[in-house]
Amino acid sequence: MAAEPIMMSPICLVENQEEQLNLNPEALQILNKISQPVVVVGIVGLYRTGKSYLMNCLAGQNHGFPLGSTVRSTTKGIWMWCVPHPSKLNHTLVLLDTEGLSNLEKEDPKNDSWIFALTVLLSSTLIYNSMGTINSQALEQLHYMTELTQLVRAKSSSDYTGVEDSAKFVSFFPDFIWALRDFTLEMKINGYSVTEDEYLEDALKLLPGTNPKIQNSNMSRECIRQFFPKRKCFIFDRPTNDKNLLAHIENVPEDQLDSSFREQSNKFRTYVFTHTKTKTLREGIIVTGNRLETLLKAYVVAIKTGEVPCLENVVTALAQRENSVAVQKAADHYSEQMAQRVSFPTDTLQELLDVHTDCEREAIAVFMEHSFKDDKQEFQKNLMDMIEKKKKDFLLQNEYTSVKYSQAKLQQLTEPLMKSISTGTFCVPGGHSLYLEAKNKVEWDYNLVPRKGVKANEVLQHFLQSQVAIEKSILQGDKALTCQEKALAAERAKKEAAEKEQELLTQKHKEQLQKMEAQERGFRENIAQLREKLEKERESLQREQENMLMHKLKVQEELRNEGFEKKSEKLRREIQLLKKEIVANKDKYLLDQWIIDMTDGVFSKETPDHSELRIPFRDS
Ligand SMILES: Nc1nc2c(ncn2[C@@H]2O[C@H](COP(=O)(O)OP(=O)(O)OP(=O)(O)O)[C@@H](O)[C@H]2O)c(=O)[nH]1
Ligand SMILES: [Mg+2]
Repeated sequence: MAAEPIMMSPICLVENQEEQLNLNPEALQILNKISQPVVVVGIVGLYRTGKSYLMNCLAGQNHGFPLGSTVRSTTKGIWMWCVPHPSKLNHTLVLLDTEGLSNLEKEDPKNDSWIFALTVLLSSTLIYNSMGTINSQALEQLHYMTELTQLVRAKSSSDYTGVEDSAKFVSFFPDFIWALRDFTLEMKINGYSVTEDEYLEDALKLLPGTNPKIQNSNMSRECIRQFFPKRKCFIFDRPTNDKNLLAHIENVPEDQLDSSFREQSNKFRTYVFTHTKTKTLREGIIVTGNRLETLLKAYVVAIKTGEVPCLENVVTALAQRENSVAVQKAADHYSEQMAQRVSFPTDTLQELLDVHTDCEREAIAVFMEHSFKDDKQEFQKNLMDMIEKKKKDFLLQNEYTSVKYSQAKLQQLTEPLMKSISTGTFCVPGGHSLYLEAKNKVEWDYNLVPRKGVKANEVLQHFLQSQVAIEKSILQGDKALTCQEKALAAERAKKEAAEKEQELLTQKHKEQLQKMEAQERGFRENIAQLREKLEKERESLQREQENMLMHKLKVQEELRNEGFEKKSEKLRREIQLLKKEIVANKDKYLLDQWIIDMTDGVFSKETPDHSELRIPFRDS
């Protein structure tokens, strides 16, 4: 496997220049080369709040994402740093640093919303960074959160109802961490000490009142609660109280930082590394570096064309691309393994078919591993067709090499016989018996030649047929035999030829059956692996939906307890829709299984017709 690219320093991934978002091809190429699953940590928040510094802490470096020591904003667009994950083997940690939001110097703050939305969509953990406490102002500044539903859509527009989206978003959205910098207050609510997480949850409780400011901050609160079931809060003291050091913090060695900041950032780092999940899309689809590149490109193309990026469509497009690659990978695996394991010609057809069955099983497994969302099994069907065609080519190659080899051997063995015929050696009294002896020796010696392959008999039969007229003329010219003996010999020769013909037919029939059995085995293998994959997908989807349902019920309960009956009632509809969807998915799974069982059943009862050896994949 090619080594994953290592980045010595971060690089701009999404450029935000002249009101345009552009992707940096160099950064895309880096992502494209990463075949490992990625753990993506993105940070967003107000400008000049120490975001880049915190990201460098995560990378374990002082220098990396450039910091700014003046009030002018330093980071532009989205920057990326891919490093080996410090604790998850074979995973790449992708750190995303973003330009500060709400910078008044900006001419076009619209891109702020897109930078926020893109970071949400790409990350597995989103860090929201802010200074001081969680107050109304901090929450109001999180209005980007409330804009998310207008900026992105979970389902394609054809079946968009606007209601169930928040539930769908959850399966695409990251976990949420609120990082509170320069936090100086005591962690107390109503005189009681609380944990950071309790502090966050308390701050996210809706406030009563119709004041627009309260309403706005309540909207942010609601969005955070609905979109991010998994939330954490970390507080940080000022890294140092020395103003001069603070202005050039990137040059301050760790041991000169304030001890509580060091402790807090260590705790934060450990949590992020242990708890940030591999980036997944809904139904447990694991995102690798190159998948992340595809996703980002799709989102940015949609943004630039003025469309609302649709998460489901992006996943479908990703699946289409990846499934084609999976088919090719699986088909290549089949060809490579066949070529490696078979030495042509094989002794028997069964020998070749057995290797084919093994290679086909492996190829299906390769396909299953690399494909996803092949709902109508179109790609699996393509693979079956490709393997079938390749198998036919291998069968032909096997026959061809067998014919060539057998013919060459036979030619060697028949040389003395042919010479004797042409020099008239058998045109003497008793010549027929001499001829038979010579011909039988050829046959005997030919049968002793090993590994002539599947066409050995046919080649021999062809030769024997070419000898019929010669034998007849030798027989007629043999003066040592009486008429009756000649008739008997001719009869015997005819009978022997018919027997050989029959033998060949029986062999062909047997081979035909073997081919059909191999095809049926392949079919069953496809069914078995499909069944297993469906089961896994169903489990994953069910788990995801149940988690979503639990989350919605929890939010509903909390709203009710906080006295927001109307809002809680609104959630009821979403919950009902979700429940319906869970039932519908169970039904769809049962139907899929039923179709597979029915198809499988056909083969338990009767010998299949060669032409019907196809998985009757569902059309809808
Ligand atoms: N008070 C305080 N200052 C910090 C902290 N971390 C960094 N700084 C200072 O803030 C300056 C800017 O830090 P950055 O990490 O560049 O901030 P940023 O949020 O990435 O800034 P933009 O990318 O411009 O939005 C640094 O030079 C430090 O002087 C912190 O925890 N507290
Ligand atoms: Mg920055």
